[in-house]
Amino acid sequence: MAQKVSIDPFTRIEGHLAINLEVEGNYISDAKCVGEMFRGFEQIMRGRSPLDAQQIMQRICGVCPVSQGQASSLAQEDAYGLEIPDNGRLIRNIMLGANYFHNNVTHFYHLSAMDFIDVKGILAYQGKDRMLLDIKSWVQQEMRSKKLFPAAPFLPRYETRYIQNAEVNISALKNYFVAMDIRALAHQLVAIFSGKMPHMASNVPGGVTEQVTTKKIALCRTKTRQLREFLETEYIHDVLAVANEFPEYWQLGKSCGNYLSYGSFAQAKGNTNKVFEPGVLINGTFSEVDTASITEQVKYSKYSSDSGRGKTNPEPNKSGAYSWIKAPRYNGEPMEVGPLSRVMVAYARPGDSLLKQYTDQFLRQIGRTVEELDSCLGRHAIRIIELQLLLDRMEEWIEKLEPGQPACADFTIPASGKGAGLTEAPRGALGHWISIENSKVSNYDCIVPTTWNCSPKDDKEVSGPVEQALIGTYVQDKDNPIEAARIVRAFDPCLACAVH
Ligand code: NFE
Repeated sequence: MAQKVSIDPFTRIEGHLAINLEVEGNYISDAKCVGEMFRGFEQIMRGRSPLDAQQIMQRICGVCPVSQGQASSLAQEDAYGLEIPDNGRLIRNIMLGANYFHNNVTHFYHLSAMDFIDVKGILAYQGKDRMLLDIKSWVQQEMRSKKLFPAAPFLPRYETRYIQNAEVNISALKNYFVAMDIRALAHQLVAIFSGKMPHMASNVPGGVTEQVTTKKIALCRTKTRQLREFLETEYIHDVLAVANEFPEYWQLGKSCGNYLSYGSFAQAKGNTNKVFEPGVLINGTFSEVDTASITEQVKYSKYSSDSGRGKTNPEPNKSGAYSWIKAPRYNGEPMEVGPLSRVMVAYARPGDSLLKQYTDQFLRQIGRTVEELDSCLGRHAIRIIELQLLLDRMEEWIEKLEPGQPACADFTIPASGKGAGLTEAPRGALGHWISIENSKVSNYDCIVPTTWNCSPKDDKEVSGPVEQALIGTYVQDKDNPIEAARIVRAFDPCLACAVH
């Protein structure tokens, strides 16, 4: 008989998630992703000036405001028929790249690493290694000054196997603190052209309202170099050290095997020649993205049965519904979005791609295969591959900025129109759709990455991608299913976004 196990609240993610499991003979036989709140950003937009959208929509999330803001600007540019100047495109790419850095560092060190680091073991270290002892006392001092111990996120802990190697534990925990400063640094890089983060005041349809100056270019260079140093000397090392200690997680967390990417980081006019390329991969067959194939199903979502794509009517007490997240489907299929999808699309797309080259090189270095990336560790590893690629591009984009040239195009808002803004947020495919009537927003629709990944079952009873990644997993201790926690966190769920 199945035992019900609930991880509620599911901590160290963005927003409010519960994971409800059924476990039979130590295997997860069913899983439910429960989005526990409703927000209503789409409703807020109705009747407002379209120009409010790129500002208000950034507030869907404090982690991916750059993506939300840019998706909104892209949707309006589509509706207004706007082409943005090269400076505007380059600045957007630099801001988005810096935000990926902020996001991925947050995800690994502050949201995931505590699943692996043995905090108690570090504090109990009595060995003679001078360097380890120094770092241990530095960590203790940081914990005291930040009042982080013995409270969350360090305690309570699952009683399970953590990293055994004292050196690896201490390095990762030291970088837990260093990463806080690195996040600030990544935000500062965005802020050179955005105004204070996490709100990009300069983000508008047509580009960016800030001017390019030689001083700003120099600042971008310095901060990008500092980010690179952390990536190359610490972050890659810590991820690989975790992978080394938990090789079984290359096999855990296999999901639905369907992948969607809208692409992002345009390198040419018309929002084209994207570094992360768009594409759809269903049962191994590649096709170009056609957003008309997307539906939002609500059988198990707390919305009226006539809700769906672009229509959202809350029904909190709907019988049988278990989540505030809708179930987006592409041609009726659940789709994983995010770093793994971008890589799988890069491999499936005809022609070569930078992301494929960087991934090939990384996999050769660590002796792993592309197939193994569909796993808990794969999702962590790809995030560092993406940052290697993006930092290289960002350094090029910074050198292409032209002082004195415009970063924004002029426009007038049409009385009516429709537009779509498609991009890749750090967590995956992000779409905003705007409809304008009488120069006001008549409808606004967002389908965001975590809505895809954490979706509940759909109208045909098919589970969402995170649910599928959990089903079939062996858990050593049914009452403390750390395996499930590690698998879910590897997706980097953001429930604030998912329920928007
Ligand atoms: Ni709230 Fe977001 C990203 C978007 S996830 S973090 O990345 O869009 O649904």
